[in-house]
Amino acid sequence: MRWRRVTLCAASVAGVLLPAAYPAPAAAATHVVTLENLKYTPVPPLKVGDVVVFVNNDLFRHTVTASNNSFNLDLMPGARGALRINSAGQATFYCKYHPGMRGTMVAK
Ligand SMILES: [Cu+2]
Repeated sequence: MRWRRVTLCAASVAGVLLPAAYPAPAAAATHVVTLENLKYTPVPPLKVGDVVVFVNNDLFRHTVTASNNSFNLDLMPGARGALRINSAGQATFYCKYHPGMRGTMVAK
């Protein structure tokens, strides 16, 4: 699975985010994953071209770090970061600060 970090538009509304610099193909979807209570909400099944937006709603700083280090989002409380899925595959990720926080993404 390959990734590209996406720059988010600060004016985006209500968690529906359209990255200004990288317009998505019409079929691509944006999925919001929340970091809350020291957990990631589940990542839904993904397709290549989709964008996953991670929103840190927790009181703690968290990261979304690939187990193979292919990506890393470092998110202060209230911050968000996004990845565009560039190829099919599976990735597991964790938080550098709270190793019990773990998640998985699968893209087809
Ligand atoms: Cu954490």
